[in-house]
Amino acid sequence: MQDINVQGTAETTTDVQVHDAHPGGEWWRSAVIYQIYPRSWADADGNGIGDLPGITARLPYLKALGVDAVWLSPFYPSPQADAGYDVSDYRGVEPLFGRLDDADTLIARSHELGLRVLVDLVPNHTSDEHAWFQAALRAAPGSAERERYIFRDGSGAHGELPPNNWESVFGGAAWTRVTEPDGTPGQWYLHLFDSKQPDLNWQNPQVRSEFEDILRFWLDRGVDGFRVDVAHGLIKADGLPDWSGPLNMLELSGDQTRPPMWDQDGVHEVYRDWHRVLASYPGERAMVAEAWVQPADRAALYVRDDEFQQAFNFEFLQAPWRARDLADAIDRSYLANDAVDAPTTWVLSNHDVVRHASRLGLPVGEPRPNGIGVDDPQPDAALGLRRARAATTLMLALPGGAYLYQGEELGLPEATALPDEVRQDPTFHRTAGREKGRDGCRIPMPWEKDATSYGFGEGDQPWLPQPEAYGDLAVDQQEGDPASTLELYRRLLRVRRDLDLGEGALATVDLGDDVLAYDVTSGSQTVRVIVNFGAQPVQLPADREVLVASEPDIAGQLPTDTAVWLQ
Ligand code: TEU
Repeated sequence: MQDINVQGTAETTTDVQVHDAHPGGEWWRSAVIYQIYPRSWADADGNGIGDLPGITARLPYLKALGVDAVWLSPFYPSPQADAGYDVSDYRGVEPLFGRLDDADTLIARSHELGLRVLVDLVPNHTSDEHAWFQAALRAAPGSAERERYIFRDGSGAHGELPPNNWESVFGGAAWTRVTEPDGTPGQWYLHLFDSKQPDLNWQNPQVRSEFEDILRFWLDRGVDGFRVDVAHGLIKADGLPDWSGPLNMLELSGDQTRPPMWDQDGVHEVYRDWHRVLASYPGERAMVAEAWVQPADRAALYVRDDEFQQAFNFEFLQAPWRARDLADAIDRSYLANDAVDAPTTWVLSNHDVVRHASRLGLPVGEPRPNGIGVDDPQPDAALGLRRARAATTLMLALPGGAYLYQGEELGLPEATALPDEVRQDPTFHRTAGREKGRDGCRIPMPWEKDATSYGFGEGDQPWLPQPEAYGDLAVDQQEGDPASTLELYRRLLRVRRDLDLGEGALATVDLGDDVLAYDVTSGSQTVRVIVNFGAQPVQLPADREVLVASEPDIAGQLPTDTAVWLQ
């Protein structure tokens, strides 16, 4: 086949099949799921913090966007030490966000609109204000109450040192010493995250039965499934051996052993139990694993047919903006997931990482910062947005499921000028500001340029200040403008749905080193997606229709950092 030229040179294209079509599968094999961060989406009561009634009121926007489902980050009762990932009661709604019947209304209204609902489950740790942890503090060392968490005596002559050298993902030690009920310095408890997030002991049968019950509680209320927080962390290696390697498994080099706190084989037994719980309900209920695990075949173990339905593809999210790196991440994940008959699940942004419109505007191939501050090297905003639009155009062509993070459809950049006083991410405080943390990707949504807090809510003090640049990016500024990022997302989602690309087969097309090209075939239709990473434009064939392009006015040539779908 010889139909496309890379500037000047005629390339012979060779298709290599990477992934076979999977027509008519369960919804989660090809769904596009929109992540709502409840604090920051829509604030109905005007207290500056988003809430469930706010979400319900804005659901038609998601219907019009063209997604299949929503995932809600935690909205349960919580002291909010980690923005709700510190749960003090798994069966309720945090008053800041509404009441339990608001959750019921949200679920019912979503279903009326044809949107499925996933809720977040946080099983690795509870809040320290959870009744179980409070009981553990009142109880004696060795008691049944303490056995639900990971309490240990300290090391050193008087137990004054932590039991091992583990560090918290958020910085500082992963252990905190308690004061015993009699007032003496006592045992230590493990917290892989903040000290207000004590890790549960998943070897304890009570912990297991409690969480199965929590699953049932939400399944009975009609949720379609769960996003499972820190799914790779529940089981720790026996004896809790010291560890001095990286805490993010994706930073491990190939020959390093697995860290003793992540991806232990025992986690899979938990998920097989949960799979059975979900399978006992009608409908296709699903769980997605937040598992920062590599290599891809280790990550694929989580999506074997009796465990999770999906697992986020973080290797893709972290891949540098280079054709080779993205191609490798894509190839590896299809290979690993196809081997267990599971879909791949693409994602570019979430509430934990620098938004991809900014991340892709940072120097290529350098380590990914955890947040950006005003004194840090700033992303190139125009370049970042251009690459982000191309990256999404690539992602939404790929067969499998995909997740979008609220605001990425507006091309929102990371907020990089937040003053230190307003930062709330425990990472910022636990690293004494060395890491800026994740607040910059959690800014309240801009809906209307000229309204109070850009239409986020009636209150004029949203919980994090919105950058001025968000005004021009508000939904009402982009709607109807064919050049806008919002209309690009709508078009991508519409064509993806019309042509069932999510169920398609994928074949690589060789157009040279700096170009990524695939044929996605679904039924009788083939769409070619091309992304140009090189400095030279790519010549497009005259006889193919441009279905969608990541930049307006693509004709004849595909410029640098641009992607296109051709029919
Ligand atoms: O995150 C787990 C996690 O380890 C990373 O996402 C980490 O927060 C990030 O790499 C820091 O750079 C989950 C939630 O998504 C996150 O919001 C919570 O803070 C965390 O668990 C604890 O519940």
